[in-house]
This record gives sequence, C-alpha cells and structure tokens, in this order.
Amino acid sequence: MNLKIGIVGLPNVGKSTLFNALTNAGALAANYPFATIEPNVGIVPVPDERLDVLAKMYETEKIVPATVEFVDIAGLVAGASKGEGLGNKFLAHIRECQAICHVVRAFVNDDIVRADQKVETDILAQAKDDIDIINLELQLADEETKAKIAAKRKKDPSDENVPFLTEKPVIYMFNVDENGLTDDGLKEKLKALVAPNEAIFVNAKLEEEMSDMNRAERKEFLESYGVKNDALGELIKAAYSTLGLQSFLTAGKKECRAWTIKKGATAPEAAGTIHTDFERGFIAAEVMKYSDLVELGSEQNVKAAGKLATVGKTYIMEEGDIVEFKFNV
Ligand SMILES: Nc1nc2c(ncn2[C@@H]2O[C@H](COP(=O)(O)OP(=O)(O)O)[C@@H](O)[C@H]2O)c(=O)[nH]1
Ligand SMILES: [Mg+2]
Repeated sequence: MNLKIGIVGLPNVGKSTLFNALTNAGALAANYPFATIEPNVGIVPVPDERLDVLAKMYETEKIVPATVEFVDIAGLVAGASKGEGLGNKFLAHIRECQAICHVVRAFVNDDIVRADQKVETDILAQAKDDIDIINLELQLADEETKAKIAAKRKKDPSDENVPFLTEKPVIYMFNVDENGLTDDGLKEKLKALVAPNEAIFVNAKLEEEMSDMNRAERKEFLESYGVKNDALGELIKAAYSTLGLQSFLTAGKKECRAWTIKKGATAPEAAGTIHTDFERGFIAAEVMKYSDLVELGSEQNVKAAGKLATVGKTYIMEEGDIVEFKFNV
C-alpha cells in the first residue's frame, strides 16, 4: 500500500522548503534508496525504531521501512478552480493523494511576500484567511467536478468513483518562526482554528538549515530552539491515524521490513500487500508481538513461551505484529 500525501497551500508559505526538508530528513532517517521521482515527488521512509531493533536481533542485511510519497503541489491560489495560477493542473495531483497536508504560513517575514501582498500583521487572522481561500478553491473544484459528472451521467449513467478533494483528510502544518515554535498560546489558537483536524507545527526554514546534518546534530540543533518534536514523524503519524492505517513487520536475516495496512485488515489482506499470490494462496500466518519479542529476546524464546501464534484467514492484524505467512500457489 502506497501512502501518498499532497502538500498544498498558498504560494510562499514554505511548501517547497518543507518538501525538500522532508525528503532530506527521510534520506537521513534510513539507509534506504529514497528518491525524488520528479522534482516535486519524493519518497520518504516512515521512521520506525523497531526496525533497528529487529535488524540487530536477526543480524539483518537490509532494512526496508514503509514509505510515504509526498507531492509538492504548486498552483493553488485564489481563483485556481477558475484557471488562475497553474489552474486546474494541480487538481489531478491532489486527486491521486489519500491525504492532504495543508501548509499554512504562520511566520513573520515581510521580505517574503504573502500571496495577498499584505504585510504580516495578525498571524492568526491571516492564517484563517489563507486557510479559507484554499478550502474554498477545493470546494469550487468539487462543484465543477460534480457538474461535469452530472452532465456525463446523462449520457453514461455507469457509476464512476470520483475522489472529491474536500472528502480527503487534511492535516494542517503551520509553518511558524522561531518565536512561534515555543509560543504555546499561539499554537493553541492555531490548533483551534482547524480542529478537529490534526495540527502540526514546523519551522521549514530551520528544517532546511538542517539538511546536511546527521540525526544527532539535528536533534541538538532543534533542541537549542526548544523543539522536541519531529515534524516529519508527526506528519506521518497524523496521516496514519486519520487514514486508519497501521503497520506490521516482517523480520529475518535477509531483510527487516515494515508494511502499511488498514486497521482492521485480516491476515490474508496483510499478506496481499507483500504479494497478491500470498493473499490468493494464504494458508496461515505465524504471528508474534513486537513487545513480546523485545521482552523475551529471541524468536525461540517467544516460541518456547507459547507466544508465537498460528492464525488463520479471519485473524485481524494488530499494530506491531511480526508475521510470517504460509501460502501455497
Ligand atoms: N522566514 C522564513 N522563511 C521561509 C520559511 N519557509 C520558507 N521560507 C521562505 O519563503 C520563500 C518561499 O518558500 P517556498 O518553500 O518556495 O514556498 P512555496 O511557494 O509554498 O513552495 C523562500 O524564500 C523560503 O526560503 C520559514 O519558515 N521562515
Ligand atoms: Mg513551491
């Protein structure tokens, strides 16, 4: 399952800066051939410390994290649904994404022109206006889509699955400055603006400055600004939770790997994310809990303790299951 998140927002709010920081941080977070597929499409590994633990235990040669694809979607301006800016080009990009990361400018810098050319006065009020502009464009785009579908259905009534933009889960990412990063009052107010959606705070500029630092240096650098959170990790966590996703793990000498599935997925469905043959020919799965493995120290010990379960087709997967599938094709 390939999780794809589209980054939207008005011009000059820091989308591309954030995109670069995300793909960079991703490259550092795991020794994985991450890629910038196109200048605006990047694959980022999902940070998962459990994989490092498993890799040591199994003397694994290769770690393969789950991945998220980020798309830096330009061209969303007031009037975009009517063809302003890059016009409707961005719509196709957003349609392909399961979730939207809406970047909102919450930093003060009058040298960097706001889309509406206004000077920064009231961060909160301007953030609200900016959010409303983008959301209105998404609504208008959906209206247009609906009209098109209605017209088309008259000719061909076969049901078409149209992913409406406004139905996609949105995670708000406020691009705050150094002051905003530690201003809990401001953060609470921004959060309230977009509740019940998730809100994450990031300083894209700082993230960008860290692009050639290693993990330890980044941590220290951020802490010097009073930042303890990891924005990339939070964004991915928020996407998983809004989309109802979880991961399961496979572990062995050849590779340790994390896979993304829907919460509530059955064992055969999980098997299907590895290979369709695994699902088709599913016989059973051997499952142990990551926590049991860590506590008991080895797979043998887990087995000896009676905590390696053989499960069948109706088993509902749980977060952190370490699985080996038995199949026959
Ligand atoms: N001061 C400040 N400038 C930023 C920040 N994020 C981005 N910028 C600057 O704002 C300008 C526009 O950023 P960019 O990422 O290209 O915005 P986009 O149009 O949303 O993709 C660039 O000059 C960035 O260096 C930030 O957090 N603080
Ligand atoms: Mg940009």
